[in-house]
Amino acid sequence: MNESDKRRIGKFISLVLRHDPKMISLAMDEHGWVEVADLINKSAKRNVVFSKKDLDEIVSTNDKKRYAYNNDETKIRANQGHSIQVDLQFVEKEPPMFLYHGTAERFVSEIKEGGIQKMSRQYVHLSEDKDTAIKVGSRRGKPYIFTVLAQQMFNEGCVFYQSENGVWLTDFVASKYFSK
Ligand code: HQG
Repeated sequence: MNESDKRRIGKFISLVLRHDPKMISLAMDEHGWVEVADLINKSAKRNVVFSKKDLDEIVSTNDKKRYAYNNDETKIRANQGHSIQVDLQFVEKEPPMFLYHGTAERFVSEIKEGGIQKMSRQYVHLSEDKDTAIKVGSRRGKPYIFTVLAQQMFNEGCVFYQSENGVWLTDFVASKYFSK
């Protein structure tokens, strides 16, 4: 598996595990897990061919730790980023003082008005460091970073979770929680 195969396979796996398992008739449980063997077989039918060893490499070297195995490695799921309804059983956690959300400049005025919404995903995604937020924002154009008063939100009753790969998640960030 070369780097370009790895990227292509990774993208495909993200798509089926986060957004559209039905596309390849993959059975997913309520917590987002699918059988590894089923994923390998059904992907191959779509000409996305990889072995368990390839998958091991994708899981362990993925830059954002997007995927995780269960204990005996018979099942796999995405750690976050889903648009389909799954219960990832995140545990509530107290956030640090500040968290960051990277977006594109063209969305800024709308976000200042309406707050940060989860849009098509299950949660709003926030990061602990500015660099990650800049990367996230740059996906969509010239980046703009919102500094979120996360601890104040938490103190006022907003719930936060942290995914396996360190992404902070919450339902909504009202504009009163943007640091000036
Ligand atoms: C924006 C990737 C207008 C929001 C990334 C974002 C991240 C609004 C876009 C993860 C808005 C939604 C998540 C409002 C929010 N008006 N625009 N009121 N509220 N938006 O992709 O945070 O590579 O669903 O700012 O790296 O960009 O997939 O969220 O620009 O970690 O693992 O609406 O996805 O990770 O976009 O990205 P997304 P996101 P992966």
